[in-house]
Amino acid sequence: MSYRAVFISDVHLGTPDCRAEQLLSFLHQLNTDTLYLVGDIVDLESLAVRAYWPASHAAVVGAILDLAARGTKVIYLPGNHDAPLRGLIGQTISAIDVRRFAVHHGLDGRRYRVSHGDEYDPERLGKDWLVWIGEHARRLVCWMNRGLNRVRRQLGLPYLPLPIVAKSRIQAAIDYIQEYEQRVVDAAREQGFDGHICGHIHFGAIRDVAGVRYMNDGDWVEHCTALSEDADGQWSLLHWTERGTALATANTVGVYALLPSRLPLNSLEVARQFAPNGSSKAA
Ligand SMILES: [Mn+2]
Repeated sequence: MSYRAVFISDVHLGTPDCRAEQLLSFLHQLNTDTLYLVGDIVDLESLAVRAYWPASHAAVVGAILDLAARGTKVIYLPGNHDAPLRGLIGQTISAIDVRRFAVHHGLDGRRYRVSHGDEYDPERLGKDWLVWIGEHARRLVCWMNRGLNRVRRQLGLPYLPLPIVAKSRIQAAIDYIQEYEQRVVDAAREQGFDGHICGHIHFGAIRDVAGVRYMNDGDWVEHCTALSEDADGQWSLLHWTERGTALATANTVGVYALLPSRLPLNSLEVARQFAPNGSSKAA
């Protein structure tokens, strides 16, 4: 499948939590006019404490440089974990434009502001949540996820991303996510944008909040998600683990949210399945 634009963030290269193999498989099949790197791509904060740089992490950087060299427009908006690279804002390095913010004109006629999003998290609660969820729940949930989906596959049921379901059912996480989304949406409206595309809180979403579209591309630490705009202008939140699945879609008519604030377990049954070869079918 070829896209008009794809957004990824919160890759956290340089940490053991980064799902570099999944991201590599995603990047190797990716065909997009523009790739937005929406911050926290390299975790310089973590690298300053502990050196960790396996070959797969170098390969991710190589795959991105390769896309840029072969004509994909790559725009890099450093986040809080790669904030030192904000010193490069305004420059073009290896065909990659480094900026603080970007404006994306959607085929749906909307103007989207794009930024990492830590500016809407003044106390950096997102990081605390990442640590809390990451250390206490993620490994268990990821392990359960593999087992559950092996069984679901044998039963012919569609893929169910358990980590997302789990987080969407923890009330404190829901409250935090909703407050964050509200701050982002309020700022976008004040500045005259039709929507905002960000990352930072490691929770992908496509949502219309009081007429403003909030889109979060998620992360490659827990969820392996990317936000995409296809050639027809339809937005999808792609989930890429064992196989690609769209979790939410949006077009000019509205959002088909498969990630409401509290996710019913069966809501993902209607997720469209995206095979890595680009074919898609209704589940
Ligand atoms: Mn961040």
